[in-house]
Amino acid sequence: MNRTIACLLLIPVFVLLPTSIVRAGDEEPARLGFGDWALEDDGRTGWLEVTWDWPDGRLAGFQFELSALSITGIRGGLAEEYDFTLASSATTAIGFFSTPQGYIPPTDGEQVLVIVDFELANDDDMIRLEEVVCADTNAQAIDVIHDETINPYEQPCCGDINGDGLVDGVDLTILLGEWGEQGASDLDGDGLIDGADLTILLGCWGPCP
Ligand SMILES: [Ca+2]
Ligand SMILES: [Ca+2]
Repeated sequence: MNRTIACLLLIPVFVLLPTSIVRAGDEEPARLGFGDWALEDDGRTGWLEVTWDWPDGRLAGFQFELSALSITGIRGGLAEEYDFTLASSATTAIGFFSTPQGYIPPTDGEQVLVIVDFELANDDDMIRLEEVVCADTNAQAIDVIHDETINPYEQPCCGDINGDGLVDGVDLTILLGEWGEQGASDLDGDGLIDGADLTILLGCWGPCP
């Protein structure tokens, strides 16, 4: 099928499908969650990673909303790596394949799907994923679990990769093990684990505040 036509066919499917469909069979449900995130010094703008984990199939498109914030852009992650076409409004992020090889293959653990740039909209509200619709390469809806939240008014510990309240050699070992790749050690959210992330980790060394 002409790929432009394929894309155009996929978009209305997203609009028409209900937000939660359980597929028959023994497939693992897909999971959409949050990875690293950060607020800028202004306390209003920031970025967050939306993560994807689906070991059983190919992702051809996604659409979701985020509560408590306005989306100012989406970029990076698997979506950019696999040449998805990305678009967003203040409330909705959408990505879909734009080349014949553009699907995201089965995952081996949680990976960054896309990075969302945002501005907080509602004081004191938690950030959560809403109205999630994902489709596979047959334009079939994917059953997606998405139950994580972020409290944007509690800043995470900046270099604590394993979440134990300390920035120490354990975190350093994790970072070095992911060097040059994507992963939890991408502390600045630019899609690559490199010297910039090492600098952040070393700057946060010690107990979390
Ligand atoms: Ca740690
Ligand atoms: Ca980085």
